[in-house]
Amino acid sequence: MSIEITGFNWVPDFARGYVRDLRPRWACEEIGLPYAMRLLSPVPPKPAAYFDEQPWGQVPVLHDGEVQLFESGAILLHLGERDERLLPRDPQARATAIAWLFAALNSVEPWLFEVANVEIFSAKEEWAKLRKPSLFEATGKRLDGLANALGDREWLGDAFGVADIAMVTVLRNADHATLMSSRPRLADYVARGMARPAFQRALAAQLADFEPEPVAA
Ligand SMILES: N[C@@H](CCC(=O)N[C@@H](CS)C(=O)NCC(=O)O)C(=O)O
Repeated sequence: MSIEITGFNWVPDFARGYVRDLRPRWACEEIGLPYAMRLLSPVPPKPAAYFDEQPWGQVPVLHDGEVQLFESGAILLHLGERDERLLPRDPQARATAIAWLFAALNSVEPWLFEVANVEIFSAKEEWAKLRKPSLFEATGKRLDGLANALGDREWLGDAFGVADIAMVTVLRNADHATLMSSRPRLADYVARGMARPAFQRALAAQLADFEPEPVAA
């Protein structure tokens, strides 16, 4: 069965290496599963038919033979079903991995998304300056809870898996912020994930797919 992942053929410099098709690319690289990319232009209008695959016209979408799905977390879970190196088969280990996958995307990512908004995208807005202190305090508590749960372990479960792909790609969105550098346990965890050869291959492949200038699909 052939795997196809959607991605973009161009994004602004700041987003290069951070587009969420990195997650399924990384998962495929971890298990040596060949995949093809279908590159879309982010420049509107996106092909109307693509909204049947992803309701907001976003990437990634995965096709695995007859199966098609969107949402990078769901895609990671789907790929995990294919290979226990991504998602363990032991019931408790599997439940723990799924819980951490959701935690990455539901309990951590929204906070870091707002941090990026306040620090970068809306940094000049008065409301962003007012929001920053309380946001950093609340996000710090989230990250402290994560760091405590991780403890001295290498990965979120007993072995590396889809939950780590989600969590590392979520946390590295905050690598500009002191929130991460002041938490060495998490910074080391992200560095460990990014040092994996499969991550490096996925990152290089995404970067190689970008055109220098925006181009229509
Ligand atoms: N929750 C979705 C988010 C997907 C998402 O935000 N994709 C971004 C790229 S990282 C995108 O396509 N942005 C373009 C847009 O929103 O039009 C997922 O994890 O798959």
